[in-house]
Amino acid sequence: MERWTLLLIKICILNICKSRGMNNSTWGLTEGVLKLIREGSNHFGQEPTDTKQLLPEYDFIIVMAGSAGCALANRLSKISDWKVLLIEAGRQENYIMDIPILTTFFQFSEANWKYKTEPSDHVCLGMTNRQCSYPRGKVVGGTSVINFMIYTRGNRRDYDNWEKLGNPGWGFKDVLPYFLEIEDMNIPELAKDKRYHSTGGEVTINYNSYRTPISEAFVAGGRELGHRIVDYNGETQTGFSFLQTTKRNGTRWSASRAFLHPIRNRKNFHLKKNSLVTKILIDPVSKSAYGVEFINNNKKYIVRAKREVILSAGAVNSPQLLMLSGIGPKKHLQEKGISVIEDLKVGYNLMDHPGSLGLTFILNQTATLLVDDLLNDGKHTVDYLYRHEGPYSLPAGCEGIALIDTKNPSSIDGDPDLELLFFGASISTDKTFHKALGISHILYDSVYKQYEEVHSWTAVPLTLKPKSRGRILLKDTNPFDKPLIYHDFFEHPEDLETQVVGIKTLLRLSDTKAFQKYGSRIFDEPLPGCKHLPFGSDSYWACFARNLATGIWHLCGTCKMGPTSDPDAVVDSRLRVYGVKGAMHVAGYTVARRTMSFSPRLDYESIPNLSAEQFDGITVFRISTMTSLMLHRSTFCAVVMVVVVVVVVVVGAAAAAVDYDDDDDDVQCNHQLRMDVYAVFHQCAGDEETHRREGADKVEQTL
Ligand SMILES: *[C@@H]1O[C@H](CO)[C@@H](O)[C@H](O)[C@H]1NC(C)=O
Ligand SMILES: *[C@@H]1O[C@H](CO)[C@@H](O)[C@H](O)[C@H]1NC(C)=O
Ligand SMILES: *[C@@H]1O[C@H](CO)[C@@H](O)[C@H](O)[C@H]1NC(C)=O
Ligand SMILES: *[C@@H]1O[C@H](CO)[C@@H](O)[C@H](O)[C@H]1NC(C)=O
Ligand SMILES: CC(=O)N[C@H]1CO[C@H](CO)[C@@H](O)[C@@H]1O
Repeated sequence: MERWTLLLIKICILNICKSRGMNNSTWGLTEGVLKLIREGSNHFGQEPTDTKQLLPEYDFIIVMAGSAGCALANRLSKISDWKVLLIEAGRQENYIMDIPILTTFFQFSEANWKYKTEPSDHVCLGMTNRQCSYPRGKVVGGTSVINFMIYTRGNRRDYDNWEKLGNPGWGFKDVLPYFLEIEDMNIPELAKDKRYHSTGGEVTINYNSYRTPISEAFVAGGRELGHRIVDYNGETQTGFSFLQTTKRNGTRWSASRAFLHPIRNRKNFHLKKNSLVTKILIDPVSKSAYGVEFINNNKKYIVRAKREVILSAGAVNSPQLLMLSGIGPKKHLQEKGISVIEDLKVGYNLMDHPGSLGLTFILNQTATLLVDDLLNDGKHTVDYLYRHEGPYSLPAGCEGIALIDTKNPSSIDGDPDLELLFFGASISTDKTFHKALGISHILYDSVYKQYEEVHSWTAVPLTLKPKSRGRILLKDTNPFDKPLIYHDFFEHPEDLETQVVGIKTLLRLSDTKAFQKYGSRIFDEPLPGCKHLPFGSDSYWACFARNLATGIWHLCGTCKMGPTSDPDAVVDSRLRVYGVKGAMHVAGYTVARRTMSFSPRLDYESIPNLSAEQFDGITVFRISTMTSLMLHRSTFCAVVMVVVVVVVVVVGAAAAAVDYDDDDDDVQCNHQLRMDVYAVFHQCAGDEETHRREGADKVEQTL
């Protein structure tokens, strides 16, 4: 907490420095920061505490607290006779993580597993070491704490197709009620559509309350090109729209806030943080799962499960853990010296929605977000601190979405195969983007650096029905080692063709009247790796996509769901692992049979409900103790009080110390402090290049 508080103090100092001393507006800012710290402390008090005294046995053990794990814990512990343990490798969510504009900063933090794909000769060519970033949340709330908060539910045909492929209970008519159950639609005009929306569920949905002028152009430009403006979570889905985001009152509404905060007082629910599950214990003879082994603070623990071990560790960690536990492809496991309990195609079938980053359109006027300016401008800071409004409430600048059926573009009820994700910002307007994405410094400096102070927008075309498949393999048997991720996003030529169609659609969009008002034009600095091709040709854009390829955090499929007749299936339609008795489930998107057309997050949350229903048989159990929440909370309050005192004192001292006497210094002061803000981000991120001012060091020492 302190480190993030420090960041805020710095932003505050930055603004005081700019205004050369304390005045009314800078006091306003200081007050705002204190308000945020109070909210942060309140947030902290809502988070379920780490359970100190674990039971030797639980009815359900849920492995990892991502979106699926949080929802599962919520639903299962509703039944007070069931003891539920949720184990998470990461730490708790921090309230600062819930400030939407800061989304990409958390890619550097320990809240990200920081996975990378193995170096490829075909894609990610413009990334450092030819590896694409694969961000995954390592924090209570999982990836919902570090993602872009985009609410997209999927096309009905995807679900119907799952059902057709032999997975009863997964058709759209079957899953829609679950979506409705967890939804809390806060956009009045959409909430009216009672067939597709509901209110009162855990997951709150809002539009961004702030819009850049260029985002209005995105939607208007789409209309000019003949597309409809559509509620893409409604009856039909092809068209353009502003983003529907999982936020409440301008702050990130993560799975943890939605599902765990409300149940923090349930006595039958335990949460163990900072604990890596290293093995699922399976009896090799009876083939039944009976518990897990995990490591916390260098100590090994074993906890037994009376009913179920539920694996909801996501598309990378779930297959890794299954394989470490002896369930996976026989040949691969034997090579690694793991005794095979069940030979299943775990780790195969990896899918994502591949896209290409970095297509940048520059404007001749102010209409987008320059992140440096935002951090420098006290007004935006105050807007956020006081009302949770303004540009800080935008998820890293992400504002619009378009879903297009490229095979049938004029159909009202198309089956989208292309998504355009629009940002009122670009790679060059936020200097943390390219680092988060792993773009090589050489490429960035030669192409993008020159545009850092230029207003520009970008949109990421995403291939929604990818045919390429990747695979996850164990590096070795050490559970702390990251598995190997092989994913050639554009291995199948059609996936690349869809990218080219997407890029050309964006070029046409930029030419619409709506965008031309701002003088929008494509930047024409060729990528170093594509210079040999004529700029703007199809082959150039294909090269562009291969260089700046990305997945979009929608990894899935590595524990495939399917009927017994499917040789690749790992789990059945009730999410039970084939061949393992004693009911072991894999929940979450990991099981998805086919990549669906949309962001998977919401499915993570609906799947557990399905599973929950299927658990039957109740044995009465009551548990007695939970760690003292009150004690913990009051300790924290004391800590916050200390911080508050420090804020006031240090801010005053810094303001007094910053006594410049000419305009050059003013510029320098700005620059210095901007560097500071970045330094804190990177410092928090464990980045080596930390530049810290003397004053900042003092703050840290005092804290
Ligand atoms: C007060 O603060 C504002 C905004 O930070 C700044 O523009 C202004 O120059 C400051 N006024 C004085 C008298 O320092
Ligand atoms: C100073 O700021 C406060 C809010 O923090 C506001 O109510 C007051 O009107 C401001 N005073 C002036 C002179 O601007
Ligand atoms: C939203 O957040 C602002 C800023 O903290 C606060 O003043 C306001 O009361 C909140 N609104 C709701 C409905 O919680
Ligand atoms: C930006 O370009 C548009 C279209 O060329 C033009 O109408 C507009 O006047 C330009 N604005 C500025 C500030 O140069
Ligand atoms: C839509 C639906 O059937 N939801 C169910 C999810 O599970 C809870 C029990 O945990 C039921 O009360 C809901 O009806």
